[in-house]
Amino acid sequence: PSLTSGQLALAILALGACKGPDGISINYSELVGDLENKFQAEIKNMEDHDGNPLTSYYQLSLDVLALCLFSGNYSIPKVAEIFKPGNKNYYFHEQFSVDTSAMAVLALICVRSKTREQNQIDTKDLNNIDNHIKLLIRKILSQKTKNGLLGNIDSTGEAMQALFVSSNYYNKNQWVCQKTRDTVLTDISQGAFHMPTAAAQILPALMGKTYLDVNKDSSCVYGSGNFNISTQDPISVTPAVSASQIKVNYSVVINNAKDRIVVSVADGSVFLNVMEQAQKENATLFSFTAEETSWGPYITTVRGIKANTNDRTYWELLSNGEHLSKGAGSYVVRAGDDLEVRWSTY
Ligand code: B12
Ligand SMILES: *[C@@H]1O[C@H](CO)[C@@H](O)[C@H](O)[C@H]1NC(C)=O
Ligand SMILES: *[C@@H]1O[C@H](CO)[C@@H](O)[C@H](O)[C@H]1NC(C)=O
Ligand SMILES: *[C@@H]1O[C@H](CO)[C@@H](O)[C@H](O)[C@H]1NC(C)=O
Ligand SMILES: *[C@@H]1O[C@H](CO)[C@@H](O)[C@H](O)[C@H]1NC(C)=O
Ligand SMILES: *[C@@H]1O[C@H](CO)[C@@H](O)[C@H](O)[C@H]1NC(C)=O
Repeated sequence: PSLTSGQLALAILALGACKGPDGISINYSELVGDLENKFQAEIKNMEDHDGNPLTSYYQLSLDVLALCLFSGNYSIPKVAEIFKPGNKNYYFHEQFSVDTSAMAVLALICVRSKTREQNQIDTKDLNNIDNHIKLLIRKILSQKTKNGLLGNIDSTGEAMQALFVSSNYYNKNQWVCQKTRDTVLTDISQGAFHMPTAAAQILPALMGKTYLDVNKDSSCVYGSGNFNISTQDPISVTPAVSASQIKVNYSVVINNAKDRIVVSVADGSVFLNVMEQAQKENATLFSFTAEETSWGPYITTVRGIKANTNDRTYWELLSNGEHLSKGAGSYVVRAGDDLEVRWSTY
């Protein structure tokens, strides 16, 4: 009961990936039934809260993907309706989320091919889903950077998977896979994927696999000799915390009110250490709580104000006015940084 819908979906996918002749054998029907209910609850929450799911479209996509692969029950017209590319849930602060759309493409491709095989889909839904895939892929490709990343480094693996399974929806010359792959390989040696979750999200694509493969009869082995993707040991990314201290600015911003403090932390500290130090110095202004998640500590409340998915609110992390692409546990601060947690809506 404590799992969110997407967490359960991921667990089912993971179990599926490990089944095989000598692997574990489990009865999926109860798990899949639970997932059906959690998916229904997401949709119910959208109906009751202005289109906002309990979690995110990333998780709804995982739900549909797992239900599709593991023969769960879901409504095809509903899927065709909610995954319209214009939906606000594909955006955070008006910024198109490549991760979210990549996961949606994987789900939609699965739904499309499975239900067509079984003649369960009517032409209208099929056409809608085709159009969604086409548009989402176009938007993902529009987020391609000069060095070949799709969105940023942490969305690239999932976007690659989406592009693998949707080659009928774009022209070959729109994406040079090798360029993307080479940038990712370079970043591996820079320690970009030291976090298990980050590694888990890039690895399938580097192996030429996608989440659509998980319930194929593979037996959890990396056979085939091509598992040589990393030729160099990654550098250590655990910040070398040294004895020397640096000073940074830290502020909590709520609407137009800004409370600022200058704190000293050890050189090599991460954002979270700054927040802890500020809290130590003035708990009234700088108290906060964090929750451990698959990406590390997620900031849930600051000064007692709690993020809420129904209102699309959260605590945004910024440095020198820029939205960070790393979390509080990973972002290493530098002397003179102007760090900010801002009460925001996405
Ligand atoms: C949805 C989402 C959000 C939502 C979360 C609330 C919601 N409505 O669910 C919002 C928009 C609020 C959000 C905020 C942030 N996010 Co975000 N988010 C995602 C996304 C698209 C899906 C997460 C998910 O549902 N996973 C599936 C479920 C089953 O796993 P889960 O572990 O239970 O999921 C929870 C955590 O992922 C957590 N979470 C979401 N984002 C982040 C970021 C960090 C650093 C942490 C520790 C936790 C966390 O929220 C999820 C629901 O509770 C991922 C994409 C991805 N590739 O994973 C990015 C992603 C995880 N986010 C990212 C970032 C950078 C952030 C922010 C730090 C941005 C900022 N500058 O403020 C903030 C977090 C600040 C804080 N308060 O600590 C990066 C992390 C990269 C990294 N190496 O650290 C990712 C990978 C996107 C990307 N490609 O850059 N995010
Ligand atoms: C799997 O579980 C369901 C419900 O829990 C049960 O009805 C079904 O008989 C089980 N199937 C097998 C093969 O054990
Ligand atoms: C499957 O879902 C549909 C709509 O979501 C519902 O009407 C139907 O009763 C469900 N079937 C089963 C076997 O649960
Ligand atoms: C993989 O790496 C190992 C050790 O570095 C090496 O001996 C082997 O030849 C490599 N295999 C391929 C296919 O490159
Ligand atoms: C925290 O800051 C507030 C507002 O500036 C101030 O009134 C209070 O005395 C400070 N508390 C401590 C412990 O410094
Ligand atoms: C903090 O910000 C103020 C105002 O922008 C600036 O004058 C000061 O140099 C900053 N201090 C540090 C340590 O970054």
